[in-house]
Amino acid sequence: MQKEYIAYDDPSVHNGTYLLCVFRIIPQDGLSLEDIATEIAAESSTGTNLKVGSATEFSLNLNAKIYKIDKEKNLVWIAYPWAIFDSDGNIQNILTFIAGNIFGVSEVKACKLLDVYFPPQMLVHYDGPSYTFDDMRDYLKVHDSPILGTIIKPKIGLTSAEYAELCYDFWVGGGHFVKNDEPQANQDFCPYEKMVDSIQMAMDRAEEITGCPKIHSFNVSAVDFDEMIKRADYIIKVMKPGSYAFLIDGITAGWMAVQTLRRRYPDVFLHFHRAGHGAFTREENPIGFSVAVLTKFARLAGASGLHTGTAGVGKMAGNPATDITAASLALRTGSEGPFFKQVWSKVGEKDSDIQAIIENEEKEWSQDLRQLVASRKSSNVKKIKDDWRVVKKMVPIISGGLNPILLPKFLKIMGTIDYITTMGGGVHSHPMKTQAGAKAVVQAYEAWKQGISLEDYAKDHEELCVAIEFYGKHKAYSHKLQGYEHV
Ligand code: CAP
Ligand code: MG
Ligand code: MG
Ligand code: MG
Repeated sequence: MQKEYIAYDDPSVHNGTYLLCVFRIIPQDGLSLEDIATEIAAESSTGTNLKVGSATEFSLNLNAKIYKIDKEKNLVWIAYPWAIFDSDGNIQNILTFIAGNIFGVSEVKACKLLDVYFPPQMLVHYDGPSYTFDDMRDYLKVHDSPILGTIIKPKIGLTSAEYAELCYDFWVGGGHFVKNDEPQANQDFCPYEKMVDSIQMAMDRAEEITGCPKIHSFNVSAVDFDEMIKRADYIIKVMKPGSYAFLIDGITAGWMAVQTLRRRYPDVFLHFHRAGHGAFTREENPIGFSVAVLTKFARLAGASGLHTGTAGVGKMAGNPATDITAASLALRTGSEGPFFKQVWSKVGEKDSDIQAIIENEEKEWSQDLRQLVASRKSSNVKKIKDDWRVVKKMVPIISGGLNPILLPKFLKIMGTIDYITTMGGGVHSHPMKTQAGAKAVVQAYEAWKQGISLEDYAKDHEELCVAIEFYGKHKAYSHKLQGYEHV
């Protein structure tokens, strides 16, 4: 037992100089929770498995502090002096401490980082988002609906011409936003620069026909930073400002890639795809970190948008509570995590301006959604002017098995329209093809907005009618529609 890491009820952990964490820790059989908790605190801050004679008065002062423990629930609260973290806003360094070696300590049977709290004085050292969802809404001129998007499917295997044609079809069908799928990169059959050129031409044609701005999110994940930057710079050369986002596979490409993009391209929407997160976040995984933790670090790192899950409506594991909490942590100025209320303000919670912003958001979040939509009509949405006070919003990006007829149910569960929906299979499997799939999404939203059931609206909207027929019967979805009230 490394007692020097125990500091129960030490009030100093709340003085703003500590990052706070809650872990669920299960020791190997026969070992005590407290004993292993001190091993975890040591290994994730200054120590190792043995007390070293080389420790100094100063280094001991940087020890993590176990300030609370719940032996019933196997919960342990640990405070880290954030002075131990690398300077200049480095996220990967924090995770190397608090979500690093400790997952491998043999005396640990389970160790899950459930929540983190960043004090205001710490926030000022981290980037936070730059180009936000508000900027994207302004570019698209879409304020009174979610941004309706798709992922091009098949996941991989199309030529650049075939790929671009599907983008055109989706955009002409009324969709706003198309993304590369997470593994799309520079494959022989779809060379990167040719893909970009083809998408640019398809976007021009679609904007010409529809008169509406469109966006494409390009995956810039690559073998190294030089290649990533080369791809990003090519996109900038070819595409109009605002018409593109940079997608990064944040888990497999890593936090340095996320932060490199955020710092080199502050005027570009940074789209964090979380492929691989399930290995850490699934509720049944005893070792890893929660979706809430991933969401908080992605926002701190400066992602403009992060995938946060379909709240149990789509194909991925995850449940309403987890995914709605993640969406709230992404979007709002102050929101409850699983254990901590995080206020994304660089000044104290007591600051009256911040309180006013938080109250206004509370009101929005709890008011009737159609009223909210109506209030957005004149796009009189106030942007938070005092950016310097607030870590800007990060928008939830919703994908994973959604389709047009699940949209009303999803809207009801989420209680907000501030997200990007991306339906891949749910658009490109439409029996009348992609353009009809896009139309079905737009029609499903229109029906919901007017408070008309999908069936009634489908009476004179063929694409939606076919979608109800097809997805309603489709085995993958019928059970998802149970308890689905036609709102
Ligand atoms: C969805 C998707 C997304 C995952 C990501 C896919 O396609 O493009 O990458 O949903 O999950 O490849 O499966 P569909 P999450 O719309 O066809 O399901 O958003 O939960 O990170
Ligand atoms: Mg080591
Ligand atoms: Mg076509
Ligand atoms: Mg995908």
